[in-house]
Amino acid sequence: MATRSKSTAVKTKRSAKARLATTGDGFKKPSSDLPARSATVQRVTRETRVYVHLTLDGSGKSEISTGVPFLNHMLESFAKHGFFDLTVKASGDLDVDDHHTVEDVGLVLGRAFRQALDDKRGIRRFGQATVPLDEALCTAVVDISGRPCLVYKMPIKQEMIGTFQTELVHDFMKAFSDEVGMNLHLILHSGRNPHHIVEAAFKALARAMDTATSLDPRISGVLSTKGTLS
Ligand SMILES: [Mn+2]
Repeated sequence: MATRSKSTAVKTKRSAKARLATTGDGFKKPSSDLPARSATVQRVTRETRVYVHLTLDGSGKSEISTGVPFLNHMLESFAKHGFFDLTVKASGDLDVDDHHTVEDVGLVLGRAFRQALDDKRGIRRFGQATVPLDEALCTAVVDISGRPCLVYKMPIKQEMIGTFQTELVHDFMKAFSDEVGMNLHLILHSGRNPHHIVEAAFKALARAMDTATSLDPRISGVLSTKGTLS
């Protein structure tokens, strides 16, 4: 099993390298120097078991199974609109409620981003997107700075989306931004339907993360006057 996982990881690394080496955007680096830009993270506690595999330079394909259907829907949308390849497998104490599972999936996904970005060499670092879904409009602004800070301005009147507590979106975003080690602002401009509002937020986050994690050919080393984003 361990050998199989390892060979899969190596395969992913090679394909990511090949893609980066042929982007044709002027970004030239020796192929041996290119980062893998993918990560596998597992975390097991008495409350949840979470497995995440993330490839930053993906095509948006996902395999998501968290036991929380609305969260599955949001993560599929996140992968699609961020062009991340994402596998998430989670099982948690849903008999208590969805809280531990939603929060821990956010945490492990954040950790996967942090690992995949390694020392953050060459990344754009900042990203922002404003995304509508019908009447809902949401902005996400990120700075993958190494400094965790969440500003969550998403007032949602409704307590529930089906069986999903809307408050858990805040918990997910806090765990995610803390673990990536980034500044995340989420601002809701308008919206009536809570499903639309939250989906617009996840899509905005996806597009902002896609920009912030992408490589800019003009950046040598780390984009910081301090010389580090850790
Ligand atoms: Mn939807």
